[in-house]
Amino acid sequence: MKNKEIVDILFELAELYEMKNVPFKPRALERASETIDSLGEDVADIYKKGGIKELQKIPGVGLGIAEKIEEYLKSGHVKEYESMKKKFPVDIRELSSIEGVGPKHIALLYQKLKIKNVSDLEKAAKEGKLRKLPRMGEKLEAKILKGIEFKHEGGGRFALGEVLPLAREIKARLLKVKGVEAVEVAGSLRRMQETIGDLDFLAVSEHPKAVADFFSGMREVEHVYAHGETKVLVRLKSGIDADLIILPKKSFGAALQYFTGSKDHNVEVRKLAIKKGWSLNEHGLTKGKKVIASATEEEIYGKLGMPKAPPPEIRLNKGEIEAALASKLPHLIEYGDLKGDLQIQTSWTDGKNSIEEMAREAERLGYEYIAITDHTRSLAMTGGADEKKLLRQIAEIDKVQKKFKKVKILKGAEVNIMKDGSLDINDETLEKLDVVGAAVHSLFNLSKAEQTERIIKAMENPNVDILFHPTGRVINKRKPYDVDMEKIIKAAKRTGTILEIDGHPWRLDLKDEHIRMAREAGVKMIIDTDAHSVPEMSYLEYGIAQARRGWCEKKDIINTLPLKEFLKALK
Ligand code: DGT
Ligand code: CA
Ligand code: CA
Ligand code: ZN
Repeated sequence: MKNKEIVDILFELAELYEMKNVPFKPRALERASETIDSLGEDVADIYKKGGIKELQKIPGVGLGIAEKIEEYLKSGHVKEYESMKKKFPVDIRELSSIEGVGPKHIALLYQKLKIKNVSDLEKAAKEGKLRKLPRMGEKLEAKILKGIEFKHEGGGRFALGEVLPLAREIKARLLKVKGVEAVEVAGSLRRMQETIGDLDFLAVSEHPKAVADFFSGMREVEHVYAHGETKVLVRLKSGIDADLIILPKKSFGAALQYFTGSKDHNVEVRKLAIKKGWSLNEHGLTKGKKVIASATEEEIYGKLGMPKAPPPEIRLNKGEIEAALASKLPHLIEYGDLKGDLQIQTSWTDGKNSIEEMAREAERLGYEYIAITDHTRSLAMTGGADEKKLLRQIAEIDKVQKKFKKVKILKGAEVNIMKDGSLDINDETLEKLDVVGAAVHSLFNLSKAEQTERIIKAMENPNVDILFHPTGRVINKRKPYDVDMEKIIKAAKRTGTILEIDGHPWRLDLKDEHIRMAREAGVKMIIDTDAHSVPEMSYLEYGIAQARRGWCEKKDIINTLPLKEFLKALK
């Protein structure tokens, strides 16, 4: 599949145009790049079906971009990209992943200091060279250094959302290899952790050679570290490592249990086996030479006294084993349990699609409701709405609603919390909305006490139904702001404010441990996507995984409720 390569070229081209200050083009390219990134279909197949016309049916792909895709599919090159790239032979993706570094900086950094990648950047920043550049200064230099440090701490782990689609695609292809009876991706991916170190594929087959050869020959493979009879280790072009283990059906359960982990969970489970005089490894649960269980996970957990296996998402040795032994595992919220999405931006601000397009997608996904929550005034760079613009949007939603019978389009907003905890939209206007989320988008560096107080003040506003992305972190990029989560949870309980589980794969905010704290305190939560485009509405799955890792049941999450009851659960 060429999608990933096309995605990268369009993304870089967007940045290259941005460096040159060309208007409009960057946004269009970026939008097309994102859409193709989350496309379930191979772009080459689309092209084969109907050529350039068919390509233009992809949302965000106009004639100009379709021609570039065609050029790439036919020749493996995009001339315009290559000639622009010659002037800036730098690792744009890597540099722009650093908080504080935008396309204009990248151009300047290369022109003045020949900085090509993050390690060049780090060196120059440490030598105090950045502060001397025009429009940069000491403050930005410090911010960039902090950003680099934070990225190093992330240790090259990938966000779940970056690798899950690819892992699924590879799984589907492995399943088609002759003789393969089952495939699973184990490890942190099966546990749906926020970030993934490497991918662990398990395949059942009596003919391991065919599977091993297929795996190491996949087009995504950049390097083969090892190719044994039943085990293959590779690096994929996207930079992540992937292992494949091929095994017979009779030990699939044992291998799945073992390689799903987590390590801490496995250590405790193995202790249970040892207590019974048995042993447990990736081949089976055994007593001497006798196999007690090995074919399924359920049998293994069952023999060890757990009538139900703890769901993979909570296998962290944080109480799940004790709960399973006592038959007291929570019945976790299921992936299909949500009735609507509650944080959605549209082209009224920084979203890429219209209200109608987002509602169409909600209809396609079978939702009962969605909330349109565009940004407000003080987020000026997004075209944030003031009172007047919100009133116009309310009228527009009434109009668009007429085209939809099944989906209720709720009127909402993502209002900004100001320094003193007030909001940037007046109460009279907020009262006209169905659902209001409040969020911090500025002053991330306040002291813990000030930040907490400011947020709590906003939660006390009777019009604020939801606190959006409560800690503001961006995975591998921005640390959470310093906030006292215990106090926020108490305030949520006292004021009836709902806490958001933002499912955007770079946010995943609240974190699992805070979700669990909130749930134990009896605070209600919602799960939404923070979508800024149609394809991003698929992020709900990541939010649900996050809630499951926080031990949530259906009743903890209010957008599992039908519309009427949902509205009643708001302030
Ligand atoms: P990752 O790849 O860092 O995101 O995290 P995992 O959990 O996928 O870890 P990985 O790939 O190193 O190993 C996959 C699973 O294999 C892990 O979750 C548990 C199991 N495992 C690996 N090494 C050990 C070990 O030394 N002891 C035990 N009990 N299990 C292990
Ligand atoms: Ca792994
Ligand atoms: Ca591994
Ligand atoms: Zn936004």
